[in-house]
Amino acid sequence: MYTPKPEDKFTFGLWTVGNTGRDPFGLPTRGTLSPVEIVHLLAEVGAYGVNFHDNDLVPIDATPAEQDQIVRDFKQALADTGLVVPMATTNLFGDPAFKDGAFTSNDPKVRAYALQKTMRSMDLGAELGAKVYVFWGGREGTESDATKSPLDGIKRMREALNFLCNYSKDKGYDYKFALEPKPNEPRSDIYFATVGAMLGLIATLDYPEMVGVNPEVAHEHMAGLNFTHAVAQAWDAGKLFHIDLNDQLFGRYDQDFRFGSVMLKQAFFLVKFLEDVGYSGSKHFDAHAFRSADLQDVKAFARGCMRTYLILKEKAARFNADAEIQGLLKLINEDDGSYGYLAGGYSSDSAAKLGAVEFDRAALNAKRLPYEELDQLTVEVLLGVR
Ligand code: GLT
Ligand code: MN
Ligand code: MN
Repeated sequence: MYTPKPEDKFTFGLWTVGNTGRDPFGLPTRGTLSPVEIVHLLAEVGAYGVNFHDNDLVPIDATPAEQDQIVRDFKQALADTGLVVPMATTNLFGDPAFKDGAFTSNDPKVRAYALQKTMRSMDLGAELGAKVYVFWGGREGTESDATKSPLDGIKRMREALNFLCNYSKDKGYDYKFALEPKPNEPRSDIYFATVGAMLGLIATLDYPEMVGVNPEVAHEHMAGLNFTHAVAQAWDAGKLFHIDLNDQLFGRYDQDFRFGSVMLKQAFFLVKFLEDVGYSGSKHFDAHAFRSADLQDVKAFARGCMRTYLILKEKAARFNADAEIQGLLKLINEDDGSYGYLAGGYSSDSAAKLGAVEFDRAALNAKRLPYEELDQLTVEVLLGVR
């Protein structure tokens, strides 16, 4: 029942299950897996797809001949396992050249290199079938605002995205771009810190229809925000092109925990939202196993991400089918139709009619809102007693 199926579209990045357990204070705790080994691992645990940064697959200093061999081997692994590549992205943060950012670096040479690196990475992604192209600007920010004008940062980001949209069109790649915000880490402050900020940027681009967002649970949680609200706004705008699922406590370092492992109630409402609206894109687990994990535990981690999603999906169906819960929702949302004339939007008549009403504030307050009851029932669904 909780076995992943291809239609669930569960994906992982090469960098997720391939994470070696290194952190800013400690060396790797587990061995490096090759891309081919990772594809086989993901197939073994039941994933549908695998995503990558250019340099997760092809080392930054590989020769063209080495690149050809790596890509051939990777394609063979995909063919052997049936895994697909729905998304690709660029590593614009690992190399020391990007110490002051990539698209927003103060150095025009670095900005040009970042564009060229992304063009090549888009070529690679397209060759492997990717349809979504993610932009996570991990280094696009500052430690001190003495160093860079935020207006320059905004303009440079816009110019880079416009350039790359044109490149995608020119090449006939048919990519959808998905912008992934994060408020901080590895920079002290990263530009376009939230989903809402990215949505604001998109509206100013040359081809807004090509560009959406890739919200990540952990990144909104780092800012102490409600992730499901951010996702709902992206969905409402027709911009939920991709999603990064993981978990993260508020107010901590960048944790990238197994999906649903720490903020279960938030994870429940997220899954319920995605299922209720019928989101049909990739569900990408951008998470890492604990540093203490060995290979067997890494598999348990990957299986756990998918299994928890499917369990929460079942809980969402239970919530939707629960007569008591639905009765409360009906009561909360009851409408006698007396203000139906406002549903059609503004007119001089509706404004005049509304202007003449005498509201009884005490009566408005007298309406019952049994939210405690409803929330407790939700908790009981989650705890498995309903
Ligand atoms: C990096 C980051 C993620 C991004 C990836 C895409 S790389 O691991 O922490 O949130 O999605 O560049
Ligand atoms: Mn993250
Ligand atoms: Mn991510």
